[in-house]
Amino acid sequence: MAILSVALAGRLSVVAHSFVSNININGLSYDGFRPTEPDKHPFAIGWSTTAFDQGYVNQTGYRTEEIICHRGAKNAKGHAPVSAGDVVHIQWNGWPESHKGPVLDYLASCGESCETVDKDALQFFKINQVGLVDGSRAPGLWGSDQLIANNNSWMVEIPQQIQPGYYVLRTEIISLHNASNEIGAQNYPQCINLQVTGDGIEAPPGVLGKELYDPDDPSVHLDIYEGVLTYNIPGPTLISGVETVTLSHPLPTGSGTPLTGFTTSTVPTPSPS
Ligand SMILES: *[C@@H]1O[C@H](CO)[C@@H](O)[C@H](O)[C@H]1NC(C)=O
Ligand SMILES: *[C@@H]1O[C@H](CO)[C@@H](O)[C@H](O)[C@H]1NC(C)=O
Ligand SMILES: *[C@@H]1O[C@H](CO)[C@@H](O)[C@H](O)[C@H]1NC(C)=O
Ligand SMILES: [Cu+2]
Repeated sequence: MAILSVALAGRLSVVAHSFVSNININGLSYDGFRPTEPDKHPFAIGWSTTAFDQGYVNQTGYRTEEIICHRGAKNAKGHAPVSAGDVVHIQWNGWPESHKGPVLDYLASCGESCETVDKDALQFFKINQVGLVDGSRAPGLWGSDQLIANNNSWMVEIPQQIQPGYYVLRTEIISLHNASNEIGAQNYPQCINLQVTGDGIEAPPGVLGKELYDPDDPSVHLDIYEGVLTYNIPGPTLISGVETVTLSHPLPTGSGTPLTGFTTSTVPTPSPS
């Protein structure tokens, strides 16, 4: 009975959803795009969206622009510097406990500039993913639960081996609380502009945003309240040589000022694919 009411609460709750409010890198906090105050942070490093409801992309959006960087996304006007091997700390503006599912991170090279790149051309490679952590008790313990326990924040390491250059970091939570319904899974993607420095040489091949997910993937059609023992995280395979960071949430010590413009010397050569 208790389990049933939890399940119903999960299915029916109309809690506020969320967005990435801040991105903390090496102690500096950069603004994300905030749909609650869209004009207040013009130099955010987070791409703007038209998701003013703080909502999601459903499976109907998997083959449309919506899935790339959320609905109506436009390039952020600046970027933050980060060294390959550093950890990016991504602060969400809360997350509902009922919205359980995997957390995923991707990078896509922007070529000359993430401020002007056409999002349709971005090719994403997966650098991090946490899905079902423990399925022993339905609806299970998921990446989203670890995010909540980490003060609604997430961490991802920028792989040491990638070429320096401009990259979009695409971070995403997929909520499965309603995934037993026909188009019930909910993707919450957020895009962030980075300039990666370092001496890596790899340019992993990626996948266009509109090809990241299959609307018919069984991993977005399941009933987590019935209990899930194994779960295949949606999307392309993780690139090799990456490690999942142990989550923590260090407080930033200052505000970062986004950079604009570009340096040709850091433009990576296009990856063969
Ligand atoms: C799915 O997303 C599309 C595009 O945003 C929207 O028009 C439609 O109402 C959504 N459907 C459901 C069932 O959420
Ligand atoms: C938790 O996150 C909030 C922002 O949502 C932040 O203001 C607060 O300082 C964080 N607390 C800790 C202990 O990290
Ligand atoms: C669940 O998905 C259906 C579409 O299949 C939609 O009509 C309904 O509003 C969704 N419910 C919740 C709680 O998200
Ligand atoms: Cu919801």
